[in-house]
Amino acid sequence: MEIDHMANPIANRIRLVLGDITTLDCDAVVTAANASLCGGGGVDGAVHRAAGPELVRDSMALAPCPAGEARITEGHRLSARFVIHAVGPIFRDMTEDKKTLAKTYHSSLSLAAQHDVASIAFPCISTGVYGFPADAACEIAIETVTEWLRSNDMPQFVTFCCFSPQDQTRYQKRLSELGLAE
Ligand code: AR6
Repeated sequence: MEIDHMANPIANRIRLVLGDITTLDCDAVVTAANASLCGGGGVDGAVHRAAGPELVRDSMALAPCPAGEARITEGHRLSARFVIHAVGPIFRDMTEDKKTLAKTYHSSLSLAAQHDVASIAFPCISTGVYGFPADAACEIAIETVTEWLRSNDMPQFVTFCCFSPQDQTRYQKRLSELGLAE
């Protein structure tokens, strides 16, 4: 399907990439953190390794961060100016955890807007160690981001950074269904 970008400005503001979020050149990268903001495995481990030891010092000073909330620090050795430490739900109950996951994306976008972040990249929050089913998480991520973009000018650009080809396919399919990707 051919996308008419003039008629669909939201599509112009969304990107989908496959790869390591720490290598992306954007104003802020989001990491999928835990409530203590003390670093960990998965994407959080990669972000902390790439940013250097100053990151954990800064993030732990802003802890605790309950699920659904986010905190912002400098990016240190990353090319991104900021890291947004977003805490998703540990999956237990679909109805409750869907709301918390949406809140996590919303908190991150709101924090980004407050800091004049023009471009932000999200990993697939909660879908690794925290066990959130990937299809539902993808729907929530895309729905929350598109709703935000419809009513806010900042951030201007949002990148969904998938780490597996399966996630990339999932996001591509959902974005296409919504007329937001080719
Ligand atoms: N770039 C982009 N995405 C990545 C990368 C990367 N370098 N590495 C992994 N992913 P997870 P969670 C993807 O487990 O489920 C940590 O220990 C990964 O494939 O990182 O929210 C924290 O400190 C998956 O799709 O985050 C917390 O304790 C996604 O990132 C806990 O894990 C999220 O997987 C948070 O668990």
